[in-house]
Amino acid sequence: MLIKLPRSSDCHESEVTPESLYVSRRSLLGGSMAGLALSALPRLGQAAQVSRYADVDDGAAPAWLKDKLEHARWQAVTVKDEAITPFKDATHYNNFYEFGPDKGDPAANAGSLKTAPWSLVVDGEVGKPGRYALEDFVKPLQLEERIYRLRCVEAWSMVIPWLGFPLADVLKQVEPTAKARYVRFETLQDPRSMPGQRSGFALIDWPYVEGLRLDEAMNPLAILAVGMYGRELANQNGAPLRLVVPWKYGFKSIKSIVRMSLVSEQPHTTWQGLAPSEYGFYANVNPQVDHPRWSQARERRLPSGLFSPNVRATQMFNGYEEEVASLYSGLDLRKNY
Ligand SMILES: Nc1nc2c(c(=O)[nH]1)N[C@H]1C(S)=C(S)[C@@H](COP(=O)(O)O)O[C@H]1N2
Ligand SMILES: [Mo]
Repeated sequence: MLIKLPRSSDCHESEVTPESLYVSRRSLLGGSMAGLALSALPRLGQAAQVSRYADVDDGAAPAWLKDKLEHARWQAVTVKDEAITPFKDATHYNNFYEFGPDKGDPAANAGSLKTAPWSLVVDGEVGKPGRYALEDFVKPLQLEERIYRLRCVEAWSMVIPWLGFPLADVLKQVEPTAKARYVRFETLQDPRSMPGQRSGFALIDWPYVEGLRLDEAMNPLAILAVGMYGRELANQNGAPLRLVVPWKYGFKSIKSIVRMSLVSEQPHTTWQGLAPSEYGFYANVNPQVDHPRWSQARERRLPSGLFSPNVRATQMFNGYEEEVASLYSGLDLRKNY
């Protein structure tokens, strides 16, 4: 995203599949948060299957995830009247520079990522630091489906049904101390399985790092995802554990997390470090603040093709203004982009 402008050839892979998966209006039962529904829908009478989505490969979820799927809260949060992006697009049009700079590279190369066993280091300003096995770490947490818009800073977007845990619940579990003001996340560093880390594309100083202010991290919309489309995450989408912060540009949603640190100073994040005049720490989706090299007023919603570009207006905070605007009262969003 540093070096590539959107090109028309980026559109070719979209077959403009007629999408039958629309988010249920029934799930929007009142609720004080407009556009969100925090109601748990029943599981539509399906037995112990993994994927609930048509044409989606069930994958091979580990036992702990299968168990979580049995008791998940489906459609805990949904998007109103917008089609879910086909699984094919969500898994074949990716940014994951550890596996290469092109949109198809992650799908082609991420098979080499070994996602089990996986451990997460929790350190810094916490009462319960440690190295946790992923399945132990998530054991006390309730799996929820969150259907969110994902808006990349490159001006394309998708709607993805994630499966994950509220980040607030994760944080409470590790007991941040009074000194904790930010959360810093780190992606796996493993040049043997990640060709982007050993190639000449060395612009990035690995590992990939992202961060949130603690109050942003505690917002109910922020989740740590372990699945998508009713199944486990595809490797190219950041298996086995990735952040999803739907009101921010996609680069904040760091993939394949191995370390979470509670810190007192604002973390130095990857894209901000590479091009501070183009990518900020906040990276809130904002149609009024353009990227220096392109407008952020509109976005190309996948699937998108030459004959149906599927362009729409970008919404403030990606449509989550009501839920998150109060986090930024008094902050100049032009300066703090
Ligand atoms: N570790 C890591 N995380 C990452 C990236 C990356 O290159 N490396 N790319 C980011 C960007 S720019 C976007 S838009 C999203 C894309 O997520 P998706 O491929 O699951 O749609 O992942 C983000 N997380
Ligand atoms: Mo992105």
